[in-house]
Amino acid sequence: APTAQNDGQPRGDAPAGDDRTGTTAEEIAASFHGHLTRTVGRPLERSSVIDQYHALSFTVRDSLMDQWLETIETYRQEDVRVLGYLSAEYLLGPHLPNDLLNLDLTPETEQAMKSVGFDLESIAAEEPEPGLGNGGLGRLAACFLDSLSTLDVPVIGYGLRYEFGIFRQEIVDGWQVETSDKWLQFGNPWEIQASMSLVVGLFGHTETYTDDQGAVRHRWVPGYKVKGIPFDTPIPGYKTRTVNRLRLWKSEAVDSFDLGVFNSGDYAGAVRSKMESETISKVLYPPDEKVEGKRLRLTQQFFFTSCSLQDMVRIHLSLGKPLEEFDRKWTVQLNDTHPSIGIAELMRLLMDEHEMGWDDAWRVTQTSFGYTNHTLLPEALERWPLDLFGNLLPRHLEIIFEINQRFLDDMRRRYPNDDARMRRMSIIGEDGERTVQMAHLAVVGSKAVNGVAELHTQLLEETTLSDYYEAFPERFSNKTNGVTPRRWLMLSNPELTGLINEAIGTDWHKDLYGLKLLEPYARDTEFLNRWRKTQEGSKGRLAAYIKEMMSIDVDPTSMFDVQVKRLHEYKRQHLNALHILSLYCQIKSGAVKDLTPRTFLFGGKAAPSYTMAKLIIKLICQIGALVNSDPQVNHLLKVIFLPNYSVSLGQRIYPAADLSEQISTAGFEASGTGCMKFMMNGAVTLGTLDGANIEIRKEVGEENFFLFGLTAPEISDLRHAGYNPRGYYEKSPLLREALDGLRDGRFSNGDRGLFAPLVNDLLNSDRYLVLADFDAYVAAQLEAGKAYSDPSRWGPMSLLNTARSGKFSSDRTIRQYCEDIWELPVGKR
Ligand code: B1N
Repeated sequence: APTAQNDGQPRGDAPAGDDRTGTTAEEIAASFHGHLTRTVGRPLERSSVIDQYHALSFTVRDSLMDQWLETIETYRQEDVRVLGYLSAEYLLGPHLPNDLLNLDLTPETEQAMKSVGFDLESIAAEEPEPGLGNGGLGRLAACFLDSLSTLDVPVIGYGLRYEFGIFRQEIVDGWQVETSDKWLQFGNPWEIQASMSLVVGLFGHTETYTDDQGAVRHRWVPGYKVKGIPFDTPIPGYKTRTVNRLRLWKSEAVDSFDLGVFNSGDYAGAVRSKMESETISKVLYPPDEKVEGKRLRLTQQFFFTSCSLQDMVRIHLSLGKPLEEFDRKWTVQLNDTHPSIGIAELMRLLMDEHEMGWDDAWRVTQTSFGYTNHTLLPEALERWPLDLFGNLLPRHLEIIFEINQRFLDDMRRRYPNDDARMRRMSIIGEDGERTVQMAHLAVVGSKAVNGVAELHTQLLEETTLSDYYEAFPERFSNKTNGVTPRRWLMLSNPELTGLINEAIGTDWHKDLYGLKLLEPYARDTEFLNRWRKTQEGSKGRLAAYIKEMMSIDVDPTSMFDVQVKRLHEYKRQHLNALHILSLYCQIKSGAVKDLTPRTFLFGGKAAPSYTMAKLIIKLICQIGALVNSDPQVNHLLKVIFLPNYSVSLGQRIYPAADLSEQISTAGFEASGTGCMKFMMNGAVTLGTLDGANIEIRKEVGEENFFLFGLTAPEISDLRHAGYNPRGYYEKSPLLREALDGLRDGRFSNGDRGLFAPLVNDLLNSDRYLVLADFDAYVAAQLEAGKAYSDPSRWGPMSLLNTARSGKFSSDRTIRQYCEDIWELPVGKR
């Protein structure tokens, strides 16, 4: 039960005060000055840039607060239906420039900072990025919040307030080295701690008892309790008064200090419980699309999910509503299976804590949840060993057993004498070690299940979840991902945005299909020249950044060929690397003389335990060292691995890209969202028929997309027929030259051991069919290089990519979720 209720009342470290931020530069300057002296406590003349960043953030936050309170009040009075979005990750990126854009206060703020002698851009550069996510899944949650607020949809985003977000990546001698991300060390002006807390149980045992009415009931007697403390961050929409909230939970000890133990002289023992409790929200798990059955991870998932559901129940009851109507007030979306324990937790809350019977509780639960699947990779599907699960959450395991039993009884009636099917569909996995299969729980306990791109949803229905699709086809639908054009076009590419506005006005800001109006300009040479000049400007700025950070010169007129994303073998950064090696060999041997000059840019983090991914980073850096210093080659090729890829670095990179590398093995990338950011910014895709690439190609037209590689059915056929990578090695001279060179130490100063694990894997197993696609990839690259060298061909291609990117706004995605799954009205305020 909550210890206090003070919902939405600010109790941050800044006084609400009487600094009222207005809309004029003068008012902003005054508020800034007030915060600098009274909140931060520094005189203007002796303030550091960090001080200024804090003062300006408080200034901007002030102007969000009125709208925030107003939004909450409207929701309460109109008794609106609310989305509870549950996600273990939110990869938000810096708030300050984004919130200024959404509040439409950027020019005034620039002017205000100038008037006190400061520069907005340098101040904004001080913001540590809240990196509370690994990659696409966490960034999708952040884009969704922006679109939800922009479309005036009531939502509370729920998650974990990790003290340490995704690790910082440094490159030392070509290898990834991880350091911790201390994003909270100087305080976080964007969050407000709500003055309440909730209690979450762990471990212990269950009991059966008879209540006053003589009914047999169950209860959980936890062996251990922790406190959840909510921290709220305001999420403004673009040019709307809606400000929604992101509520992240921090874990603390129920009693921070065991005085009894302390008085007995055991200081360490007294703080141990505090430390163990705080460990839960300490650090984000960095493996992306690979799960390890670690108890702390399940504890994190249960902790934030339980806090969030208790919070929804609490709000519901405070409105005087019966819990039988929970599913009318709330719709709860599971961002992958990470919060899917919520299905058992809501059942427990309704039955054990609020005396509801099984059937009512199940109806409410099952109609409240929706589940989004984000991957088909078997190693990423969460399965918890039964003993670990039952030890941590004994009552939840009982509930899951009963859900499973009732579900299988149902299925046995529909599919009599089909034991194989029952075994496949069971929530409890019986192959080898017994496990709780969270994807099965999520499908059984939800009203709606969706994939994140057309191909992905089709594969879910035909393979991973086919039995469930057969049983409940009406539950399944596709919701192709999207990205917010506010951060990924307007904020990151103001120059291109200005050019587009000049041509077609600004209606596209809230309806990205409006970019269609650009299409006629694909025949306007003068406009295309300006388009190209604008892109060269972005490339020049990225080149300057590279020079400053890495002391390497890159030519802004060369073709910028970019692959930025998490390192994973299925994403095939090593296919890209092998192609560069092949070009290098061909230039060295004189086989190739004239080549469109290219700058190959890479960025992305490898999971710290993923040895092969780290070796691929080393390979890329090694090729960079080789190529960039060779005068015979470096006027044609440059290879750059940009360290510490992040949201802010992405904002520099997408506007500067000519070619977008989307080269995953067909059938493996669920959707991809980076591909959409490239497209919006006018980069042309070179890609396989995988994930959202298929839909990008359909929108932009096949003549404006460089396609290569095997299709998903071809890949699956080849694998089933028995794939032999060596056959491809023997057939392709280019591939042989690159792989032989790698094996013989030609690119590693004679060190034959360095890349041996990679070469051996490719020749002997090559799970992701790199060798099978190599020749086709080389051919597509040649084609792309030729096209780039002809501006009259490339210009229209680039412009049409932007013009036809309307579908990939997360506004479109959110509208579809609202209409088909959430039953929420859009844009009603
Ligand atoms: O989710 C993105 C998709 O665009 C990508 O294609 C997909 O790879 C990504 C376990 C994941 N799938 N699964 C994860 C992340 C963290 C973790 O601990 C799995 N991420 C994706 C958005 O739909």
